[in-house]
Amino acid sequence: MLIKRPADIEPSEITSESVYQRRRTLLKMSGLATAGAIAGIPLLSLAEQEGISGRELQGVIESPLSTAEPANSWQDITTYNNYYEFGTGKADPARNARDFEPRPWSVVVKGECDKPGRYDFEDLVDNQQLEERVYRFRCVEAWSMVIPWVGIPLASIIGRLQPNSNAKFLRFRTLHDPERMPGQRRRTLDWPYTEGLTMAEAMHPLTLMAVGLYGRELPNQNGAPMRLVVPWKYGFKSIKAIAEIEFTRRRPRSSWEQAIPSEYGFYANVNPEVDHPRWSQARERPIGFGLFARKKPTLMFNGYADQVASLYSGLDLRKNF
Ligand SMILES: Nc1nc2c(c(=O)[nH]1)N[C@H]1C(S)=C(S)[C@@H](COP(=O)(O)O)O[C@H]1N2
Ligand SMILES: [Mo]
Repeated sequence: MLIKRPADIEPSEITSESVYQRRRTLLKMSGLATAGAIAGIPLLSLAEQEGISGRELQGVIESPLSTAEPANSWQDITTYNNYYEFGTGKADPARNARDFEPRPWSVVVKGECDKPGRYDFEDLVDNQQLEERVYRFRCVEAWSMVIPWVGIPLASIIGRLQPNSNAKFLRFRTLHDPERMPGQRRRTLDWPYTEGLTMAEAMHPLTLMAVGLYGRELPNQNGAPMRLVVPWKYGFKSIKAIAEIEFTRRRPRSSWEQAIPSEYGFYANVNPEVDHPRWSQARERPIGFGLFARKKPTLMFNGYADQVASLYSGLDLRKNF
């Protein structure tokens, strides 16, 4: 338990809804709401948005680690997705994951730790610690969004699993079940989808195990019931529907690295100075502003350089991309 709920806040006092209302009021006061409305930024409370689904999560506290930028709409975040288990098109996951049943769910924990085993989702994720974190999200395909995730710091899960001194990396695997994940019936990737982090990256306070969105349970297309969010890295690091966590001595190989090592490195840090071999990473297209919206400059580490650059001191970021 690395992050505690402030003692003076009753969980029942704070609903996700009021969080949005409050942020909206703040933005209005600063004059941003008007500007946002003109630019098409959906500065809407949940009640004013369409298509919202999922059970509301209780006792979610607002994290000071959130960006102040206005969030994309529920619609943007749940209809423009990458999730190859449910198809390769951006609109496929919303359609094809509709009937996926993410509960009950369990996660196998193995490798270099003192508490291996199979954990029920509810035992692994401590609902008393749920935080809302509004993070910038940058896909390697040069588009971006701002997303109000709900989750718990990955560090607090790791703390309970008690990694030993051999544990230098973590490997995450998505559920492998072609019956329930139709995309796995085709060899678009080497299933199950696999990702990895260094122990330092995994323990960083910005690294979130997300279980919700906009104060609600995570929609299937966004990785229900639990997915990683590593905001300074390209989106593909943020593995969905995690069914296995393994502590390893050696650096794991991710599915994308395995598929195309020249294009998708292990680190996958957002870096405007290191282009993808087939396109520039200098700029990005914010989703939600229309197809022809002006691109904006991409920031080093997706804007989180102050918090994470020190993790990579001494590393050649061109070689270790
Ligand atoms: N299991 C799994 N996780 C995944 C992917 C995937 O295809 N399968 N796609 C990744 C990529 S490339 C991106 S950009 C993000 C997209 O997350 P979102 O759809 O919630 O925005 O999920 C990542 N996690
Ligand atoms: Mo991505």
